[in-house]
Amino acid sequence: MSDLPVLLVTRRLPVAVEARAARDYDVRLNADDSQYDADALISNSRDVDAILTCSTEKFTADVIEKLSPRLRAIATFSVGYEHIDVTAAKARGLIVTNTPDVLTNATADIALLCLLGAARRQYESTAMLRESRWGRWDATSLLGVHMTGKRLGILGMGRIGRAVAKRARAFDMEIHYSNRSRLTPGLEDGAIFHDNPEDMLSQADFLSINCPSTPETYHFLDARRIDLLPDGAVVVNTARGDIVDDEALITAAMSGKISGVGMDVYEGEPKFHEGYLSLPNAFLLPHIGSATVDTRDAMGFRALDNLDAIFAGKEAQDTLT
Ligand code: 8YV
Repeated sequence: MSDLPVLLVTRRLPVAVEARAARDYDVRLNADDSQYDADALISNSRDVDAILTCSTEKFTADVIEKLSPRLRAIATFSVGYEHIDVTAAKARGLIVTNTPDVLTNATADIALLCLLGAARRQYESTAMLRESRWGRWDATSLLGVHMTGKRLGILGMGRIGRAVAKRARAFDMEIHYSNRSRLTPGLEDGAIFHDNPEDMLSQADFLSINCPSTPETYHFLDARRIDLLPDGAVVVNTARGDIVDDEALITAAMSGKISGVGMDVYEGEPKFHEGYLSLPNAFLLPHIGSATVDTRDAMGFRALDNLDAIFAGKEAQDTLT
């Protein structure tokens, strides 16, 4: 019998990550990548010392209470951790870790892709080609919204928000942001702080949502706040779907109040509001913010680094408090 810690990995992960996990742990992999509901999480976690999970598994207080008494840690393969009741986990003495930093650039790249894709009418343009509807070039079709020199509002100026700002500066955009607290001048780098996020909205020709999902940010972008945006604004969400009231955003995109939406995340995903599909001015992606080979390997290694530290009796660098 192995004396390595027993590790449950709830989803199939990149080959290099699973190989390292199998080398260093008595590992239980999910070879067919089946979806673990609450019961499966509880039964598969029997006699495990640690769990490496993704944001697709929900660790509610009820689930946490029923997990193996041996369990010491839950490491999530994500920066977001709204799927884990960290308070309940801590009350049970569990250590919970996430994977910040390593997906910042990949996610910020996708935010820029969404901004440009929505502003420059990628969906309609590509559909015209793919459906052989391109008659000839003309000067008045498929005119989008110019991004260079415009004002970008960033909701949530953490690592990813700042990486979006850095990229947007290359487009000579004027950066506005709203955050729980004001950044130092060095981190702000000329961005204009709005203590009240609603004050920022009226300045945001483009809005990029980059804050975490919390009870406070739930449906932040509702009909009333959409009204505060300039007419023809572009809205992009690469954070979490539940920060947006889908019905309100779809209505605004249909009316022209919002000229384009770029979405990588959806409330209730993989299900999502079907209204998005009928919007010609929507640039839609299936939550691929961190989906590069390098990034997904780095996320897995970061999660394993955290677990290695815990089982070596040290403090994991990404311990959630
Ligand atoms: C993850 C993400 O890959 O890290 C996050 O918070 O949204 C994604 O990039 C996904 O959630 C899987 O855990």
